[in-house]
Amino acid sequence: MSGVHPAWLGGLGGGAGLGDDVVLTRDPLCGLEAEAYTIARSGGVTTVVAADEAGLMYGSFHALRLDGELAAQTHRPFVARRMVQHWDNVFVHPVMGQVERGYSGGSLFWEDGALTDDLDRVGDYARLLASVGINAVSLNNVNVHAGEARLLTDRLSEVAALAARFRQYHIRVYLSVSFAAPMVLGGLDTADPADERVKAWWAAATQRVYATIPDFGGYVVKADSEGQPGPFAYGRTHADGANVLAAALAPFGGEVYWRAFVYNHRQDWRDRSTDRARAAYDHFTPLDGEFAANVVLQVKHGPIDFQPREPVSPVLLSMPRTSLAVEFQATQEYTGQQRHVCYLPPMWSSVLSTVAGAVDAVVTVSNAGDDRYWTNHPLAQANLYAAGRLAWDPALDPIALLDEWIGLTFPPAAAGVVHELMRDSWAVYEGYTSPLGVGFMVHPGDHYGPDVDGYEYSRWGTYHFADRDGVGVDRTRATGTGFTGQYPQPLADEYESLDTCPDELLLFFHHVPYTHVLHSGKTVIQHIYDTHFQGAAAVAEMVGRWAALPPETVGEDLHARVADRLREQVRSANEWRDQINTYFHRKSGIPDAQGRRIY
Ligand code: GCW
Repeated sequence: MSGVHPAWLGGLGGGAGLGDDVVLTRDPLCGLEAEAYTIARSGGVTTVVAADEAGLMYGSFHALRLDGELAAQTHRPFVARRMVQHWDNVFVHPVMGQVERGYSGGSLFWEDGALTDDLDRVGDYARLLASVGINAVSLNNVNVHAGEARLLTDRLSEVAALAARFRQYHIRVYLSVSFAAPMVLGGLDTADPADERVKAWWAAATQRVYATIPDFGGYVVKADSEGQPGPFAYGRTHADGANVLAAALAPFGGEVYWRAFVYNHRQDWRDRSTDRARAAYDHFTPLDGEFAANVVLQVKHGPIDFQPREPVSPVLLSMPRTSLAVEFQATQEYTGQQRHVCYLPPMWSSVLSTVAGAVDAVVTVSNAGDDRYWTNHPLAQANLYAAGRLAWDPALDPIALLDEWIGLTFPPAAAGVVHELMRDSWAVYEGYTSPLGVGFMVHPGDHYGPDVDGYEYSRWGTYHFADRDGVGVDRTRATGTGFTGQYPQPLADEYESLDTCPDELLLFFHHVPYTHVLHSGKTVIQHIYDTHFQGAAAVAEMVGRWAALPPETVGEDLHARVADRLREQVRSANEWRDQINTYFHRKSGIPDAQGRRIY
C-alpha cells in the first residue's frame, strides 16, 4: 500500500489498530475477485493481499480480529450485495417518531429536519458497518412521507454529503423513494408506469442523482403496501412498476430493491378465506422472469412480519428467474424493542441455511440510532454485528459470531456472563411471548408487550383463532387456507401433516385442540404454561447474573444501562407470562399440571 492512504486505513485506529506488523498488498493481478482477500499470519506478521481496495479493507478488518498464527486463507463474500436499510425520517413523525420502529433514539443522519452536523459520527457508523462486511446502506424510511420524498430532488445535496462519508468505507448509498414521486415531486397528474411522461420523469430525476452522486446505489421501494402508492392504482403489475425505475437506473449501474411486502391491510376478520401469509407469493410468483435484470425483489424472511418465529417465506424458494434479497429486521420491533435481550442470528442463520442458494442479496433493517451505545441496549449491537458477518458468510456459526463480538467488545472477565445472557436469549424471548409460532399477541400499534386479542378482530390479517377448544391458524391444503401448498416439497407435506410439522411452528400451520400432544410429549396447553413460566424465570436469572458482574469490569455506565434494561425485561416477561397463561387458562378451563399461580 505504499503511498496510498485511504480513509478507512486511518479509521482502523491508525498505528494502534493496524500496526507495522500488518503488510497490505494490493495486486490487481493476484486473481482474486472484487472484495475478496487472502490473509495469513506467521511469525507475528499479518499479510493481506487483494485485487482491489475494498478487499484490502475487509482483510484489514479481519486482521484486527485475528489472534494468533493463521495459515493463508482466502475470504470472499457470499453475496455481492450486503445492505443495511434505515427507516429514518428527516422530520419527527407524529406517530412513528423520527425512526420508524427505531428504539435507539433519533436518526444518525438528520436532526431537527436538517442534515446532521455530526458527519463524523456517520463516518464512525460507516466504519462499523464496513468492519462487518456491509457495502450498501439505504438512508430513509420505506414509508416515504412528503418531506422525505424530496431527498431525491432538491435535498439531494444532503444525500451526497452522507454518501461521501460512506464512500470512504466502500459503502454505496441508496434512497427509499415514493412510487408517486412523479406526482408528488414532478407535478404530473399520474404515476402510471406506462405513461411516457412518467418514464421521462424517472429518467431525468435519476440522471440528476448520478450527476451529483456518481456511485449512487439505487432505489428501495415499498409500493401498494400499508397505504404506500403503487402500480395497482393504474392496473399495472409490480413488474411494470419496478421496471420503469430499473430502466432509469440501468445506464448508471443502479438497482431497484422492490419489496414483496404487499398484502391487504384492510381485511375483514370475519373472512376466513383471506390469509395474509399467502399474499406475497400470490402477488409475485406469477411475475417470475418479468423483472428487469437490475431489480432485486426484497422478501421478508417469513411470510407475515418479523415475528419471533415464522417459517421461511415460500417466495424465497419459488422465483428462480428473479434476483432475490432476504430481509431481516435487526430493529427489534416484535422481539423486545431493544429493552429485552434477544440475540437473533440463530434465527437468521436457520433461514439462510434454507435460502442461501436462492438469494442474491441480504438486507437487514438497522437497529442503530444516535444513542451513545448505537443500539440503546448495548447487547443489541451483537445483532447488527452478526447481520453483517452472516451476509458475508451465511455458513458462520451464530454462536461463534456472538463470541467473536463479545471478544472484540468486552474484557475477558465479562465474556462468560455476556455469553450466558445472550446465547439462548431468542429462545427465552419466544418462551415467554408467542407460543408455537402463533405470533401477533402484541399490543396494537406500538407492538410492545402482551395483548392476546389486540389484533384478533382487526383489519391487519393477523389472527390466532383461540376459542374454548383450541388455537392456531389452519393453513393446510386439506381444510385450511392452502398456504402449505406454496412450499416446494418436501416442505409442503412436512408443514401439512400434524405428524411432521415441527412443534415450534404448529400453531402457524394448524388449528389444534389444547389437548393435542406435541412431539415433545406435552399437550399444547401444558407447553404454553411451561414455556411461559420457564421463560420468565430465565429472565429473572439473567438479572442475577448481570448483578453479580462487578460494574467496573464493563464500565459503570454500561453496567447500569444493561441493568436498567434487564429490570424492564423482567417486568415485561412477568406480564407476558401472566397474561398469556391467564388467557389460555380461562379459554380452556384446563389447569396447570404443576399447579402454579395463574390468575
Ligand atoms: O412490521 C411492519 C411495521 C411497519 C413497517 C412495515 C414494513 C416501515 O410495523 O412500521 O413500515 O412493517 O416493513 O414496511
